[in-house]
Amino acid sequence: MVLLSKPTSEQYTYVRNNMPITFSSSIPLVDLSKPDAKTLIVKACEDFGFFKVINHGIPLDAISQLESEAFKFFSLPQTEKEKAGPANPFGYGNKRIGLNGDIGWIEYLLLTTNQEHNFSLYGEDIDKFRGLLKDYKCAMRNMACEILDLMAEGLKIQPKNVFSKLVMDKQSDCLFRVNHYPACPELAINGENLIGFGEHTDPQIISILRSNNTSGFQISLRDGSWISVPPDHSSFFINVGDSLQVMTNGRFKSVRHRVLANGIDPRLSMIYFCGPPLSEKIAPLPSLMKGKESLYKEFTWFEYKSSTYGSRLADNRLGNYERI
Ligand code: GA4
Repeated sequence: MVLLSKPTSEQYTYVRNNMPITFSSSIPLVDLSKPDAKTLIVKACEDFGFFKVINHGIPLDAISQLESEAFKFFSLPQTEKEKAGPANPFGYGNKRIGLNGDIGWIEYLLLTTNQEHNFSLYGEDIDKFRGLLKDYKCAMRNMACEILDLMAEGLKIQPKNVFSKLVMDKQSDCLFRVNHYPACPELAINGENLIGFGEHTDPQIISILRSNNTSGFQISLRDGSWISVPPDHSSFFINVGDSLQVMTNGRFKSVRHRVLANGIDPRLSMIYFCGPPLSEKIAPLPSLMKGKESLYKEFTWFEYKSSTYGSRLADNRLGNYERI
């Protein structure tokens, strides 16, 4: 299955990896069925801006069905897939990420969640794929709501739905992305890794990520070092986004993350990005300030989102909104 042109060093970004990739055992784990979930979520958001969720109640079967439909889509001839593109910003995208020259070893579908996509996907299976997507997006929204309520409880702030109401709002600006990183056998050269999706933080409140059992996902720790997250197809991973960093006045940090392409196996991930309504003002919550100065200038989600589209992937987008 040749999906992307052969990598050449001019086109793609490589990272030197003189040491073999080792998986970190320190990724925070939150069991949603346990009473300590809220406390662990707050600690994980403070220390990592990232955690893994188990006992989430979403049947593996529903996830696997969507995953196999997605694999089917990505195995179509290039001309067929391109009928769903280009991603500007929504639809099928190949190599190009965003509008400003970022490139990765990736192809993807980027979709909004509040409108049906009328681009032609593929033949008779389209209805099945659409139906599975709809159910999955609904399940992600409910999980986001549960996690955000636990977060507010853990932070001891009222009302409990202070975060989740932004995602449950009919006008919420959530996105869904399916990323396919084809295996790239040429990679086993020179101890280098090809970047599948370059380092960045997510602009939204939180993102919920799920992938097949192929490695590649890495997060950056506070000291700037990178750790590899062991893949687990039955769990979900939560990223703190820039908007939540601002709402908590920097108590939670949005997590820098990236994906390295794999030499042997294709990776398929699905990410639900929880964005607030476009008109929503994003600012530190007064209940979390406790006499402290706000670290950020207030902005609307529309303003922030517009500025992200003018940025490169690795940019520190919140930098423009810091007060100091
Ligand atoms: C990163 C998080 C989400 O994937 C995304 C990305 C968006 C895009 O692919 O269109 C951006 C990127 C993301 C931030 C900076 C800009 C916009 C690509 C890019 C270079 C959908 C999002 O919301 O922001």
